[in-house]
Amino acid sequence: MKIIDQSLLHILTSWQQELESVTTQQALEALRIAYLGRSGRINELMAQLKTLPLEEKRAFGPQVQELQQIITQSLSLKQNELTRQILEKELSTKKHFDVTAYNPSSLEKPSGSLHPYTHLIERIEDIFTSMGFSYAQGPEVETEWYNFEALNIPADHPARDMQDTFWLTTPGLLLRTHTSSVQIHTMKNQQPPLSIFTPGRVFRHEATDATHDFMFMQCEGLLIDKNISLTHLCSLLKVFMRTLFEKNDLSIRLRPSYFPFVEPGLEVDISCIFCKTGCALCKKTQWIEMGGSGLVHPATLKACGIDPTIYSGCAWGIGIERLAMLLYGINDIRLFHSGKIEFLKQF
Ligand code: FA5
Repeated sequence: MKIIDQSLLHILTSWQQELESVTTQQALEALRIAYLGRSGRINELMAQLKTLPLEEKRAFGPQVQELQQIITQSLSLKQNELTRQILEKELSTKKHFDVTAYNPSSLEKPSGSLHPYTHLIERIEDIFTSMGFSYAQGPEVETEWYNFEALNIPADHPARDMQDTFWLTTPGLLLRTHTSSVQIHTMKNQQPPLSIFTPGRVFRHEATDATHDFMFMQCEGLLIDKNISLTHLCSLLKVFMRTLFEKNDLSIRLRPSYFPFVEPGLEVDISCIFCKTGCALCKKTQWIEMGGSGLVHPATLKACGIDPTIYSGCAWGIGIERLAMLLYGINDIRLFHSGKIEFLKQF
């Protein structure tokens, strides 16, 4: 037993000495093979172990195992130390460290995803720009004039009650209740012919439920030129809806409605995209309501300095969440602003 102990001690000492003198990864790998490799010193001891009588085997076996453990552990410590030394050397030689440089380990980190709004607005943008429309934007904090008066809704008009308003403490200022205000900005700043689409956030002082929120998005469309008629409105909406829902047999239905800034005013419905005979989503009607539309009222054209005897126009305003809910199968509008990762991860 004594001889065996000494032989192990001798191996351990020589391992430690050789390990200390190692300065490169290659030298460390060579040392590992010499001790832990198939024909290394530990395996030699294992072979020797097999030839010993049982009693010596019992005493010698655990010692060989312990030696193997010590060697393995010190090897891994040395490996870490060498990696650290190499990195430190690299960093010290680099004067300018590029924090934006590609880092392969970043691939393992979870990545974010686009909000469904972004997906849908990009699709809307593709469709309208392909039809020659331009993207237009307006402020979310509006004056009473842009949100109501220029749209033929004076202060005492009962239509003001159709959209419950968040008024700001500064008199005359409010959070816009619809994107129709962007029509006014555009018509005041540009001469016809003009064709715009205006996705944007709007606000209404309303109780929320699965299909109504106090903050939501609309996309307005406006086309002003000579001789614009309901035919233009109808075909633009049809092309838009068919392309968006990728359904060539989708139909559009226009129902009489009232919006003071259009005459006639029309509600836009699309044929149910899920059924042909009536389902829970279309409430057995086979039609789904999408927004308001109509031919721009002469009073609105006049308010913006456009001569209604020369020009006419059509306009529409559609709820973006309602489109997204249909397209992506979302059953509660409040999810859009919930910030829930589980919801957002799906897009
Ligand atoms: C309007 O806002 C008009 N400005 C639309 C318009 C534009 C008419 C141009 C004529 C010409 P309305 O209040 O119906 O209309 O809203 C339009 C769409 O916005 C609705 O059909 C619906 O899709 C969406 N919407 C309205 N209220 C809410 C709400 N509280 N939550 C979510 N979406 C809503």
